[in-house]
Amino acid sequence: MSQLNFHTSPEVAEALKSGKPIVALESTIISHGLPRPSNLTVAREVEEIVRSRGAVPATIAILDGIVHIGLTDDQLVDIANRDDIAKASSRDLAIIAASGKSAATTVAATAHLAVLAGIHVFATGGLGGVHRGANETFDESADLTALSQLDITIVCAGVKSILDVAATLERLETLAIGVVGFKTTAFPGFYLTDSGFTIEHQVNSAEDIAAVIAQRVALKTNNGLVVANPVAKEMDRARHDAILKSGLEGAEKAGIHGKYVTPFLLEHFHTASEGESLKVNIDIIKSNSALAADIAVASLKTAR
Ligand code: PSU
Ligand code: MN
Repeated sequence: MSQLNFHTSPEVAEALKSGKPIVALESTIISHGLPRPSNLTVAREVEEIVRSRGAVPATIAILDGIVHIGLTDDQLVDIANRDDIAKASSRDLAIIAASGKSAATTVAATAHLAVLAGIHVFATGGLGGVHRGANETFDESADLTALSQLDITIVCAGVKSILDVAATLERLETLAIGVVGFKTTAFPGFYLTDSGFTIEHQVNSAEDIAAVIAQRVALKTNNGLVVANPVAKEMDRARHDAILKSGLEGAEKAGIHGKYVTPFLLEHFHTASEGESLKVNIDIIKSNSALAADIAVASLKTAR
């Protein structure tokens, strides 16, 4: 990219040039999804997991007005620890860039920038979706509309249980976003391995997913593909349900709306579960990053 405000790290630029497998990683998880100091540890570990499986990590963020595809360790530290990091969805990117500010990118914004850079595999924790009560608030994550327009495969642990899962699955269908379950047809609910909703298609290996990606490209149905990868060990269900209830009530009481809802509820979970949800959240991100790396590697072997 020649624009002054778009910077690709040397590692990612080299990988793009020589056709190596690359995995995009979002930064909102680091700045707004995980508490300090584990956010920085996880951001570093996730990059190492991707490298250890033969792919190149590209963590994406905007720092001081510059879009970065791939961060240095100092920049990871900034994203994890600076207090002036906003949460940017796709619509915010140009505004943040023009004003010289800094922001972590959500799934929607990260996916947009990844595709712009030429990266088509992405790992996150949980996808945004339709919030409970959306029939009145209209609160539906821009993650969904972004994925309906972008050629990207995203590995996630389903959608957060804080959302309306049934409505989210309906919207995924309407928006023609593909959904496959990794070794399951039970749609995962982020902290829980099974949200209670069944999906139609199961895949059992990274090679299976690479084959689906190749067909999507051939058939020109290659907008977003969601790979739903359940966490190995879920949260205690009774505890999960109780914390979810108190979190939703707390958000209502505190008048939390819009983009602040997700960070508020995640923080509530981590505090109220005394770290249990944090541990599960970290497991989710690590396992999704490993699978995304395997998909990126397998995809290179399958003609696109
Ligand atoms: N998954 C996580 N932690 C997070 C998020 C997802 O494990 O913090 C973030 C992602 O960046 C996602 C965003 O895009 O939450 C959704 O926010 P909203 O509901 O405001 O669209
Ligand atoms: Mn929202």
